[in-house]
Amino acid sequence: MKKTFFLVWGVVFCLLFIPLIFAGGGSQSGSGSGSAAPVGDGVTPRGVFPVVNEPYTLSIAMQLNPNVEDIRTNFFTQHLEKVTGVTINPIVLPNDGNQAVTRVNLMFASDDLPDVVAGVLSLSSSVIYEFAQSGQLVPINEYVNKYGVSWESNKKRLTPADAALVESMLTMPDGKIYSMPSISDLDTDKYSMMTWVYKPWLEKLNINVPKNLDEFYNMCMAFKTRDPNGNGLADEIAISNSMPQANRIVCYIGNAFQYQDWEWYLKVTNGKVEPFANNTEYRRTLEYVRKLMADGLLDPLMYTQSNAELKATMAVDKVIVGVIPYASPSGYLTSSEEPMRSYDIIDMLEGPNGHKSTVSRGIAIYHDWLVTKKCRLPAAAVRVADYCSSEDGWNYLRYGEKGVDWDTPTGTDIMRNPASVKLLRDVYGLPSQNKIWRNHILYFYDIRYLQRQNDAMDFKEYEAKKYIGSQMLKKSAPSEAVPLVLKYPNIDDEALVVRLRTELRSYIEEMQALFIMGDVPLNDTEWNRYVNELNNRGLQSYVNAVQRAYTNTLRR
Ligand SMILES: [Ca+2]
Repeated sequence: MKKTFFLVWGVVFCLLFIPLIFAGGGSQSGSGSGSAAPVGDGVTPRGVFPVVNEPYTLSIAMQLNPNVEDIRTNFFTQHLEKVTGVTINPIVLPNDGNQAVTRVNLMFASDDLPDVVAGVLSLSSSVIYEFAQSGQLVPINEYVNKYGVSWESNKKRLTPADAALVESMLTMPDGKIYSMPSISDLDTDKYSMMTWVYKPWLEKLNINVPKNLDEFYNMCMAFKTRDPNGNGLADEIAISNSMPQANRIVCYIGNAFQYQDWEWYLKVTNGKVEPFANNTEYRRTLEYVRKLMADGLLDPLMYTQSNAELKATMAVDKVIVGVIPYASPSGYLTSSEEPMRSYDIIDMLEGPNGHKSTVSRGIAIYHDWLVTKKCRLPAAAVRVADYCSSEDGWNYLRYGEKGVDWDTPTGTDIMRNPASVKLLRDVYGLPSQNKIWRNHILYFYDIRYLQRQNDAMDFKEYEAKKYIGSQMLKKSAPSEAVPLVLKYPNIDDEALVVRLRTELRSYIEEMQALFIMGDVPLNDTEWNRYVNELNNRGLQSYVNAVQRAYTNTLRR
């Protein structure tokens, strides 16, 4: 679910970019509400808390996970008020993404605005720019430059190229910034072609972790035929998955032939963007996966079952699934319990020509914190946000109460690096909690999030395994790949890419399923028909437009 979210919104968020033409002294500015203007910005000096000296209330429209008991009495709400001196008036948006966007659009249309709209990451940059151009958003460049302490330090944690990309993505065609970002610079998100295998079966059957396509096939066959769960029944499913991430097995196998992703269906060679879902290596990938299916090693239900259905299938006494080619199996199994604790991430496989790569998605950047014209003290709004994305603020926002839910680390993480936090009680996944907001507000996910203190050196802990797995996969990342977030040279290109990518991916994955299930024979006639259809549907226009955006993004 989470991956879909990033997958879909990754496209939508890709900012529009029109070459910066500064219309010297343009009069664009979100004016104040007309009430008595404060002297200066109305906030205390940079870095000084509280951020206001006078009582001030900030209304924030935001989505909220249903596990939050009461946002007004919530620990983080109170903590934020105490630290910043600003009273928080939360306006809770519908939890459903589409409904939240509708509600936000209505707020703007009816001029019934909060001071801040936050965490609605699906608002596209073109929509945000429209709000800005009609004067409903306040440009915040001045305030982030003047007061953005963590804004500055967070950018320093990124590579210079990524920091430049963040700046450039946030900058609208008029040269101004109207949003503060949420960013994921996590290796677990960047290298998320993770495949999990149930380790006790390998041990019981005395099989090594597979290193190549043949060994992978043999392992799956052993899982299916040698009764590794020991119940005397042939009930094992070698590989399973569910919608919408059924495409991952093709990607996992495909990277033994060439670079293959599931976001773009494009690879890059010496700066040149190329399609791969029409080439020989891709056809060989389909042949391999089709054989897995024909030999009963791949769950035929994976193209139809939901996460909940697979979860129900797996909720039996005996383990029945051996391989899950998907980064987040915690959707099927409770992450802190067996059998999830005994699934391990395996490395990418080597193909017949010695190729081995993994998907590399790059940094994810989203528009997050929008300050509206109703906000009397935009500088205060920026400073509240800046605190949330500070190192300390982030710990309170993500983990809860210091000394109770988390504490200053004293040891190392699972990789024996100095830890960045010591978790005492992880409230995030609790069915009900009132410690944190649990939404998508102002996160700055980087390696710190993975560097949790692990005194027990518990190598079966879920996040620890993903952390270790990402460091292993990272070694197979190609030197070039189309990243999740692109900076488009113009509005038309963005629209074209968003449309063609959706259409082409849908056709590619529809045919993927038909070829693999054996519903369409993988012969020359059907293959050529498929390739021609890709061309008819605009494959070349798509590749050309992504090429322009890719080149433009690298130029930042
Ligand atoms: Ca069995």
